[in-house]
Amino acid sequence: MSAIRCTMAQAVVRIQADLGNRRTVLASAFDVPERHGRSGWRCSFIDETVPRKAPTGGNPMIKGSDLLVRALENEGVERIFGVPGEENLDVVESLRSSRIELVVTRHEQSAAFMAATYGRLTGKPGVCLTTLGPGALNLTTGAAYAHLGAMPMVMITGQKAIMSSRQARFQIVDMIAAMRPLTKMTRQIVSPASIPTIIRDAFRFAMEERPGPVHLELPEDVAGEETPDIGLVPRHPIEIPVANQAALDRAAGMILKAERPLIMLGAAASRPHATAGLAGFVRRTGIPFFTTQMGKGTVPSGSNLYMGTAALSERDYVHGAIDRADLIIAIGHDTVEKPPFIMGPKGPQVIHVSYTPANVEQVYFPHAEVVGDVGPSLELLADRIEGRLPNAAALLPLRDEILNHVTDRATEERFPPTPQRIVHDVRQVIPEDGIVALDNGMYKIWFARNYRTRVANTLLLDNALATMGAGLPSAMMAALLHPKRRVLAVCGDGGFMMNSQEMETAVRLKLNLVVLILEDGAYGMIRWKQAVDNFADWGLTFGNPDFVKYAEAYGARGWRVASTDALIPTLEAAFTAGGVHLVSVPIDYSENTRVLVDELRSRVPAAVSVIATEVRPGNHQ
Ligand SMILES: Cc1ncc(C[n+]2csc(CCOP(=O)(O)OP(=O)(O)O)c2C)c(N)n1
Ligand SMILES: [Mg+2]
Repeated sequence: MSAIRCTMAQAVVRIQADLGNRRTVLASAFDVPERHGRSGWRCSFIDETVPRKAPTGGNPMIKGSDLLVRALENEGVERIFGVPGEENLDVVESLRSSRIELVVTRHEQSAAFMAATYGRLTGKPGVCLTTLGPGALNLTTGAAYAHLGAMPMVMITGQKAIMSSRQARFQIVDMIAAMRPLTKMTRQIVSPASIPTIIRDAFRFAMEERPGPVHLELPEDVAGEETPDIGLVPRHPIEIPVANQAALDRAAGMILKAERPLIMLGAAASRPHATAGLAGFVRRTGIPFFTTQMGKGTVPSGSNLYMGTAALSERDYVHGAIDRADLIIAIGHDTVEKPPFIMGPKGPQVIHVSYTPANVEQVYFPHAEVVGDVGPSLELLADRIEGRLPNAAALLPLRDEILNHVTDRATEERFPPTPQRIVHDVRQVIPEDGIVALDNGMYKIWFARNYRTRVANTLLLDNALATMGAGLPSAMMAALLHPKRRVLAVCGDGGFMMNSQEMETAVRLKLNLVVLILEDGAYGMIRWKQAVDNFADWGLTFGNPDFVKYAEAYGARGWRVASTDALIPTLEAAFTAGGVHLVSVPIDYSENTRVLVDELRSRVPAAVSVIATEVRPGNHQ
């Protein structure tokens, strides 16, 4: 057997002429070249009729899986997360003698969350590996998490042999089709000779703006097949063009005319490479800023220009400034996030500054765009307006009132503690560069609103897929990357249990990690929405294990916080001791209604209807 290139017509003939049970798998091979956002049709398949030639000249033979692992090493991959199956055993064997570490997780979903978080924190694709069918399907939530969250990731899944199989359709799922809506590119590798180019292409494509996941399927016969060693494709840096002059001039003109300008920092502003130019733009212009949930941290919110975070879409205190602005410079806004504000016909002008053009939505339709590498483009924009903005600070007088409201009751003594108190106490024990990774639940709104970040990517939250279960794995990845920084996972008692089995992985990896579990014995956020929508309190509570014993069963240390004053010392003791700790604390969620409904309703009379919209199922999940 050997690999040949073919035209599309040849490919179709080939499929039609062939292959009974194997048709599904091969058909997906011909779907391969579909790359979302790129055109062009390329395909290759294995032609059994062409006999393999013995190596001629100097090219020694190399096995597909060895070539794959070498190509991954060439991309700088240090770790692969996953759960191998028998179809991956050649790859596992090739990894055994490589410098890449295989990190086995206890569920494929966590492997994908970890790989995606590696991509989020480094800008380079994280890699995960699973078997075919059942294992590969377990990656789909992680794929969607990376796709919506713009996190570069490469997923490699196995498949039965495509040329000859004695297992009929056993475990075969068309993963290329399943992954298509969840990835930037999904591709079956049908020839070992194509591995170097496919891997280079996959990494490049995953990293390019807008970053995201790529899926590659490696059938076991391709992994085990030998091919002449054709060498690897060298890497080169990805350069992003800077915005063009006309766009910069137009935006500068709008900013110079603005009477009440405001900057918004969105999700793409948190890309690891983006952070440098942004703080400079805020400083040089003196325009106050607010952030989306995923834009927190890029410009330190210790800055005296920070106006707050838009955790709700309307009528929160920060919207007091947003509603008065006549121009919003939206830097890196990605409409995967729950809207930080709602545009309407009479609202402010909006300039969209990002790597990619805006998606026009009912709630977001910018009037001008500055598209290009964000940091350098903003420098050029600042050059045009610095020192010429007498109105820059027009909205700044609103700042104190907004921030004072947000920190209200942050030091209240009552037990169980309020969400505000928990956010406050967590901030006390996490240094500036410490990382807090959230799962999804009611507390996410409180952390987004109240937790002040000073360094980029130090509050990892998912306001895109907003899936439960990612909090622990994302914190584990942060702890692996930054063993000397304090890392805290904050999870609800619902979300934690969705991937709690990874406590074993965390202990095995000897991580320094503290997991804070907020116990309300319920799917609290949904229960809250149920109450706000005047439904009966029904169906959303559950029992919990004894979390202290649960932690101990994994070889971790468990703590139960029994008084509000004990929270800070317990977290301190856990961080000081090192290793993996689980701290369980009850939470008083009566504040959800008191603040997020009643207080905001009284602030703006019309908020009654808006809050009702806010809490419609789906809005915060
Ligand atoms: C995988 C997944 N399933 C369901 C949901 C819907 N959902 C959002 S928050 C939530 C409740 C979370 O409960 P818990 O983790 O205990 O946090 P709490 O709100 O109680 O603090 C649910 C069910 C989701 N976002 N993701
Ligand atoms: Mg709960």
